[in-house]
Amino acid sequence: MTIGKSIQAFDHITLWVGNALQASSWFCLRFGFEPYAYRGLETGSREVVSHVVKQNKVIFVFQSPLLPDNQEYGEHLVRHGDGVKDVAFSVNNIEHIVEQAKAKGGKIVKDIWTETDEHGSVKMACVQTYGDTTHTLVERGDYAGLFLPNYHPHPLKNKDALLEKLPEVKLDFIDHIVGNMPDNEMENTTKWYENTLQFHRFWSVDDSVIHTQYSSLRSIVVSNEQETIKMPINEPASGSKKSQIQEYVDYYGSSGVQHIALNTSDILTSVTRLRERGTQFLEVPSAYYTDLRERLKHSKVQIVEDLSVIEKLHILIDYDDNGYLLQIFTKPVQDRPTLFFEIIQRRNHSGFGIGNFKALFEAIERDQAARGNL
Ligand code: TYF
Ligand code: FE
Repeated sequence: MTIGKSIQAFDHITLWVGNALQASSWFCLRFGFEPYAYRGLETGSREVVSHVVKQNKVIFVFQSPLLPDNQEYGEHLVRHGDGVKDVAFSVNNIEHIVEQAKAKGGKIVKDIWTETDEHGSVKMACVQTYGDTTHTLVERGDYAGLFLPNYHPHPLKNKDALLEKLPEVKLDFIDHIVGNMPDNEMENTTKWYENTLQFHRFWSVDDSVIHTQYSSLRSIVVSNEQETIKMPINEPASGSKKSQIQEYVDYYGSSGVQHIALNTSDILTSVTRLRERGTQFLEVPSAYYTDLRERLKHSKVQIVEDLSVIEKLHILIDYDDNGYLLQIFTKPVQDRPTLFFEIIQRRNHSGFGIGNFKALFEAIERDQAARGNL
């Protein structure tokens, strides 16, 4: 079996943050996650606390150091602020993947190890990707526990007094995860995924296509064999002002995860509920919708959603004759202009919203200008 096939899906995402208790609670309140699993002082984890939250298939692990002078977490927090440390993949045949990664010169952060508790065993390994970001490989076999061995049910699981009053947000699974690189690193990162993990190029776009009056970027999307994992890799291209990709790199202090796209099968409900919970989204000028209505007259595609609701919610549409996608972007979810989220619904369309790039980047640039970074 090829490695690209052994790597099955996104498994979970780990964020390193200053205060995992509060960050995980914020994602529950604003984004509709639920407390799920926990490791900390009470469960015998003396150095690092982990709060795991879940929404359908999406699992985020928030980790913070518990003791003073934890250099590894401390340096990461000083450099990057809160952000994504690890994107874990569910795999089978972990031995084969790690062996191939080693043969191709991939940096192994931690060689294969086994975690065990009364519910069974899970094999894991960890490899280095862009910046300080890593990929943990998780071979669950027939492990029957809640999340991973030695995690306990979260103390607030089904017990948070406020969460149970709030309607569901209905986000289903991770659609894609985007990395930002400094200039001239996109091609090498793409080759790393091709060589080390046997991913393939799914799609790409260059700066002649993605540009605004001010700035531009290049992007290559890599994917595993079944195309269940999609990872666009962006780099800035020169423009008259600072690219939003460069702004990210300047504040994150290196390459890193820029956005996580969460897939829903009912974006109108998801975005309505997110807005009711106070989630902040980028704003789209009404001219976008005037133009969209005009363009749609010349296409065979039928949009089933009500365009006036789409406009009211500031959702973007990209389409071809056979299908379309609906997408919307949050503002950054921490004070640094680094990580943000995308909510996406696909109707027979596997693109990334290229028809929206100009409107989207102009919206990002308005916020960039408000931050004094354009
Ligand atoms: O994932 C994508 O490619 C789209 C578009 O800074 C995008 O969501 C690309 C770059 C960017 C923001 C969104
Ligand atoms: Fe995206």
